[in-house]
Amino acid sequence: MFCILWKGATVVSDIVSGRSWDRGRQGERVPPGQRVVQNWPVLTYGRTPQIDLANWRLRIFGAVAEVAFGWEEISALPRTKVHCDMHCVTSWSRLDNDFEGVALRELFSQLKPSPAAEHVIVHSYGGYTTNVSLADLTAENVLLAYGHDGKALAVEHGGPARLLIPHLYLWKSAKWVSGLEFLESEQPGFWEMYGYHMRGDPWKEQRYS
Ligand SMILES: Nc1nc2c(c(=O)[nH]1)N[C@H]1C(S)=C(S)[C@@H](COP(=O)(O)O)O[C@H]1N2
Ligand SMILES: [Mo]
Repeated sequence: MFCILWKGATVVSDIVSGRSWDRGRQGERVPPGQRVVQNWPVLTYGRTPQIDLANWRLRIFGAVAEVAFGWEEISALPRTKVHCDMHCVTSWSRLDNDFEGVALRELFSQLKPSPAAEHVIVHSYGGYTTNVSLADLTAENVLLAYGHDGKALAVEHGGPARLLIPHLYLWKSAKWVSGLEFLESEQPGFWEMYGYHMRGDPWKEQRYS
């Protein structure tokens, strides 16, 4: 993955540093078995939910002190921009995306999970789920994203807000996020129950279990 992250004017990390999470071991830009597309395909299982901002909630539940955030509360949190590539397991990669949103790290600094809760099931409006480890969710490039290329995130791409986990295959980046369920033992989400990989690192081609 190729990724620049900055907060305000401070560059936290950039491509010049050639950090291992930006690219493959040999400095490749595109993971094995992937091809670059110029458009942005829409991959949605089922219908596209329409959620108006007045009713939008992000519910935090499970092995954690329960809390819910409304849209105003999310909008009031510091904004982070992430420049990244994204890689879909069906083999397309889209380079140079500019996302904007709230860093999950920022959000998580307000949460009180059980010390044993190392796994999360991400829930979406419409019923989609995916499992992600707490370690992957709190990587510095992970966002609850509501903007893309300077505009509000389009509804077919997950607006009002989706997860963005650029270092994993894109099925982990749940669109229309509605909740984060903390778990003390790992459980598979929707595609993972059909045999997709529990982690999904594109550089290791972790497509299936
Ligand atoms: N809620 C929800 N999130 C989802 C999906 C979905 O079907 N429903 N599809 C996943 C898959 S398989 C991919 S590749 C990406 C696609 O995001 P895009 O449609 O914005 O390209 O969203 C992921 N997040
Ligand atoms: Mo996908």
